[in-house]
Amino acid sequence: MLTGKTIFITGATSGFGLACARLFIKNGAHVVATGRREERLAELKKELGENLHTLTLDVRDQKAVEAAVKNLPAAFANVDILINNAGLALGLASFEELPLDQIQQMIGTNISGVMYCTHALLPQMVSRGGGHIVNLGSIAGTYPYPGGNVYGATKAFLAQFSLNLRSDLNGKNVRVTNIEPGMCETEFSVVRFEGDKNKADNVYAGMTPLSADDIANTIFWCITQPAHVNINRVEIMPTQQAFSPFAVSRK
Ligand code: NDP
Ligand code: 8X3
Repeated sequence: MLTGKTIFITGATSGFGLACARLFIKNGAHVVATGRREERLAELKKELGENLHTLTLDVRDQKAVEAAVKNLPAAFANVDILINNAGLALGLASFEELPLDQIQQMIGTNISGVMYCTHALLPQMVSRGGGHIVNLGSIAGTYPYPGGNVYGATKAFLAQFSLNLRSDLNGKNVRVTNIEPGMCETEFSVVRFEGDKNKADNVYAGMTPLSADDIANTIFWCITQPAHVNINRVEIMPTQQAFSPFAVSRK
């Protein structure tokens, strides 16, 4: 179903990006898989073979993103779909206690990285008259929670950026989708808690979270809709996750 499509995925060394790479290759796509962990990319190349091209890339490095896109091998150079997936949350500290370097890393990855990759790949989609940008937002971009301060704000940025891009691209046949998942068990919480696996496991204790495959299947559905259909946003949560009342601070 994806035969003839080339798909560029940021953050394909684990979680959603990895599940997407596997699913898209299985369905006939050419995939460019990127991430910082070179050894994981080498493993993935061994697993997925000739329809996969790997790029060791930190999306915060604008020059490296530009060069990587410019130097894609011919078989992977015409990118039809960009999955802006690389991203992270760091800690759950209240903003006044959140270290500046963590603030910068979240903004650099979740916002600037998306800007750099989109800026590098969108022109070729517009000039070819077709394409699709899929951004990985989050329910944290809509619903606040304590400690979600910067992470949630980066995802709110992506929600609005996605809608605004749709306005810019109207008439240019490039689709834009923002995927907004809730709790999903990947390496996300291990990263958030700086490698503390116990803390990460506790996040999902006693409930069934979403899986990376759930998200890959959702993205697959969005990108395989007929050309005249644009899925603007998809909010998706585990059945066992829902909403709480407003917090009230009492004397
Ligand atoms: P993972 O931690 O499993 O995967 C994150 C991926 O991002 C890794 O492949 C990592 O690769 C890559 N990455 C991180 N920083 C950079 C960077 N600077 N440059 C390039 N790649 C980078 O998490 P998920 O798969 O769960 O998360 C994927 C996206 O989905 C993120 O944007 C996240 O915010 C979002 N999301 C996750 C949810 C969840 O509950 N899991 C829910 C809602 C949204 P490497 O370390 O090799 O660079
Ligand atoms: C990740 C989902 O609820 O942990 O974006 O912020 S949440």
